Amino acid sequence: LCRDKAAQNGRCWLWASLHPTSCSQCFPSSDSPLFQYESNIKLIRRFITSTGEYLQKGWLYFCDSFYYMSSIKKTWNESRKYCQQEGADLVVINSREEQDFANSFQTYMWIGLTDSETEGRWKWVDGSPLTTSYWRDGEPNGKTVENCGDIKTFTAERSWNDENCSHSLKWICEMKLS
Ligand SMILES: [Ca+2]
Ligand SMILES: [Ca+2]
Ligand SMILES: [Ca+2]
Repeated sequence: LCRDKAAQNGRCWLWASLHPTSCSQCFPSSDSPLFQYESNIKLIRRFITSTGEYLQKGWLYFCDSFYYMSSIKKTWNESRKYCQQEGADLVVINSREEQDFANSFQTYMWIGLTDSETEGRWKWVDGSPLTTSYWRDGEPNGKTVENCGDIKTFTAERSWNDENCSHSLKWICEMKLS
C-alpha cells in the first residue's frame, strides 16, 4: 500500500504507514505483531504531538518522517544548521522509496551525506556509514575538493553528486518520528 501510494504520487499517508504489512521501511518483517502494535502507539503519540506543528510550517509527511524543502539556497553547513534548529537534520536516505521521494521534488539540493572527515568514506549526518548508494555514473569525482552530497540528476534513479560544501544549494531536512 505504502509503496503503491508512494509510486502514485510521491506521498505516503499515516494510515498506510501504520498498517504493519504495508511499509517494509517502517516495520521490518522480523518484528513481532506486539512490537509493531507498541511501535504504532508510540508513533501515533509522537505523530499527534508533532503533526500540527510541522504541517503548519509546511513540512510534508512521508513514511514516518517529516520533510522540509527549502526555497532559498545555503552552503551545506548552513543548510544543516537550519535543519538542526528545526529539531531535524539533512535527509538520510534509507530506502529506495525515500530516494524516489527525494527525487520527486525535482530539485538540485543538499542531502545529509559527507566525506569531510575521511576522504572517500561517505557518512550520513546521523553517523551511519553509506551502504546503499545512488551516485550518478562517474560520481563521486571531486576528491578532497567535493566533500558534500547532493541530488543533482533527479530525473534518474541514480541522482547523487559530490559537490564543494561551500556551494549554495537548496536543501531538504528530515525529522524522523520513530
Ligand atoms: Ca530517512
Ligand atoms: Ca570528497
Ligand atoms: Ca561531483
